Amino acid sequence: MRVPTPNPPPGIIGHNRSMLTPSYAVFPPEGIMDSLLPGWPGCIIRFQASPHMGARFAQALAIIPAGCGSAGALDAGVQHFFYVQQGSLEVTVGGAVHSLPVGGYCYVPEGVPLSVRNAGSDEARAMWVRKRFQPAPGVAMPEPIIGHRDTAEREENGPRWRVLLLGTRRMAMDFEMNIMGYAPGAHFWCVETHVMEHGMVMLEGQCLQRLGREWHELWEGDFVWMGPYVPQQIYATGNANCEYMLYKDVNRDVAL
Ligand code: UGY
Ligand code: MN
Repeated sequence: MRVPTPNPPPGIIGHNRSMLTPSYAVFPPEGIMDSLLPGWPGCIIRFQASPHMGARFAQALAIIPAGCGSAGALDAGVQHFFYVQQGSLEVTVGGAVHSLPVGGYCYVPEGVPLSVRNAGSDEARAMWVRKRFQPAPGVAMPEPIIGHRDTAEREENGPRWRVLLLGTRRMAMDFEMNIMGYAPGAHFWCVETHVMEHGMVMLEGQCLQRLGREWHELWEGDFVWMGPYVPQQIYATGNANCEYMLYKDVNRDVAL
């Protein structure tokens, strides 16, 4: 006998905000499927950006139940960045243990052992970014960074602000993670076009985001990948502040 199922909400079949193009992607969180990985027993990894789509980095949401974490040290051949969005995480970076609450983060350079564990009693959720390091001649290797968004350097610019989690213009680093903030009605001053890529996670609020020649409405939890050169501009809508986390590869010449 056929079991009756409720009708899906109107619009869910024919209309969906998910979008993948060669130069950008818009992924609402509800459509991203789970990956289960041997290196993360009991955890769910939801990949948002990866080289499969043309990105030169990988980004995922890691869902880590209480008592779970990485099976051992994560791949030390790449750089890692974790930012805790829910619950708390214990990270061991080069032998030193750090407890990261919501808003806490760690950057771990290539070659430094890193393991992650949820020592709390609630589920933890964290952004996980990985990038292969691009050395620059004469520039020293970066050091690990442990921090919290509330104590990170902050720039105010009228109705806009920026929290520099890994600093900016630090030539040792080949990527930045910044929280970008806009008051309702504020917008970036131009349509930008740059060689750098972005991984963008909406933390709160609403906006219209220009990608190429289209405008996309975004809200909390949405992920956007912007490939090199994609024309982009943000315009904060809604009644509350709009904030998003932004990955950006920086400080390196193009490879010829
Ligand atoms: O710094 C940036 O590239 C930034 N303004 N881009 C963005 O928010 N999409
Ligand atoms: Mn940009």
